Amino acid sequence: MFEYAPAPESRDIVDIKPSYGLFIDGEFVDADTSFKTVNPASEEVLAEIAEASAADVDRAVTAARRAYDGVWSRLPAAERAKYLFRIARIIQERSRELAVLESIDNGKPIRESRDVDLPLVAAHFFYHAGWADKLEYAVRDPRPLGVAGQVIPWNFPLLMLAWKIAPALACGNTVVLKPAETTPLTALAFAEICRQADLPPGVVNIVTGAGETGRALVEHDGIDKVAFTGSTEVGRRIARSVAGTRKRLTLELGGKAANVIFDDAPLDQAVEGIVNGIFFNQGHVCCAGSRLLVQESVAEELLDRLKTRMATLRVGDPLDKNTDVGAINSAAQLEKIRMLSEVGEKEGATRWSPPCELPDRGFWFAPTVFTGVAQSHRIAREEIFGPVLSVLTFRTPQEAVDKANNTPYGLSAGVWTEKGSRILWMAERLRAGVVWANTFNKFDPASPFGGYKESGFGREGGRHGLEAYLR
Ligand code: TXE
Repeated sequence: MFEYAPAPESRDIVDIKPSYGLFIDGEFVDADTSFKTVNPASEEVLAEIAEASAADVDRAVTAARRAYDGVWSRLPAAERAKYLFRIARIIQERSRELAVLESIDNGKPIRESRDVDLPLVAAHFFYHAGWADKLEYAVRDPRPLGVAGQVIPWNFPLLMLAWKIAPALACGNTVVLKPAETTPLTALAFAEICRQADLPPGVVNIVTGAGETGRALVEHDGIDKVAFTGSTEVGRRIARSVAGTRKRLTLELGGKAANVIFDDAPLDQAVEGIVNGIFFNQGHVCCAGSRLLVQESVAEELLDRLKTRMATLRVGDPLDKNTDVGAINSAAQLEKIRMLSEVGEKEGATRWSPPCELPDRGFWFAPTVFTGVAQSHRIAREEIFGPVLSVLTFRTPQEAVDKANNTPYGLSAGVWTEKGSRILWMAERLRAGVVWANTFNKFDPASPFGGYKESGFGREGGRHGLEAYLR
């Protein structure tokens, strides 16, 4: 039989420098201290990264303000659009290299970075480039806010950057962005792309560093808008620090999404949706379908099929095109996943993983499913942010709604059924920013994304996402 076994994507196509500076005012500049970024699949140190101090952040904010007042806010909107189109095209041209870099620094499978992340990154810039000179069709008298301070996480490093930077620039703002400390490389590659696109200096500034750098940025007086994606805990802290200032704020925080399977759902399709919902990107997804709610009458059948499918998942080298589940992003995240999984067992749920050999080095966790989960269990309530699925059952649609909504979060949900009327009935009642029907984890720059309750507020994407960057 023909076996499809393409070679691993070559890491030779990326040029990782031994060290990187901060990107301020169009130049890479040194900082007094630095930290290391590692490849989570091998624990190999990839590069030494400058750590921005409060003084460095101040320099970046000053540069962004100068660029805002001097150039960017005065440019005709059609000119802003040209820069964004140019950036989008360069991303497309360099997408193979960027996908490899993302997989090396983050641990995600190359199939995902190449086929999902990068196309969406480019699409985001194209979409917002299109808006730049048409804003008056969406908003009356559209005016930018000024300088945006943006802090992003490590699960979709370049995509989260695109979600933040593209609308901000399209609306005429300038930005200072801080990538996550474990995944700075694609943001720094993006800084090079800004230079390649001849973007005026100071319009985009990238300050690398950990939480302290982020705090200096969001607390800086010169910032007009704060946009944050990350943990609910840090989001709360940021909301407190921004309260009482003139800054505008959007927060995109955690989730504990229910993926609801009714007995009339096409089960094989639903299994694919469940797998995509929780094992895509190792489950490092804020809208991951981490709680499976399955109607009792099909629970056994569905779980059998799910386990059979999980046994085919290949865990391993992120650069291998056959890999389905890559490396966990960091030792700290792996520890959190292990800890919560142990709690799940102690609280009485049944744990199952397919047999799979994990590499000796690096951070790995086998795809895992918990059955016999009660709503009170921590694995049913807390965001694990890993390849771990908690299964609960229900009898009636109302019970499905009650269980799905029984969470402090409200970012996304999925519904699987043949009945269109039931989809609408569920969508009206699910307290989630996004409800997918007979699919999961589908994104489009034209659809607004964001949460209810402790999943945050504000929307990113679509016309609604623009409003966050306009006065
Ligand atoms: O998040 P943090 P962590 C959840 C997920 C994960 C948990 C912890 O459950 O297990 O959070 O992840 C910056 N002021 N999500 O510790 O700390 C930080 O440097 C300003 C869900 O990585 O919130 C990074 O750039 N910034 C989430 C970013 O915040 C601060 C994605 C996120 O890191 C800061 C990530 C401070 N005081 C984690 N402290 C999602 N919604 O997708 C840290 N940062």
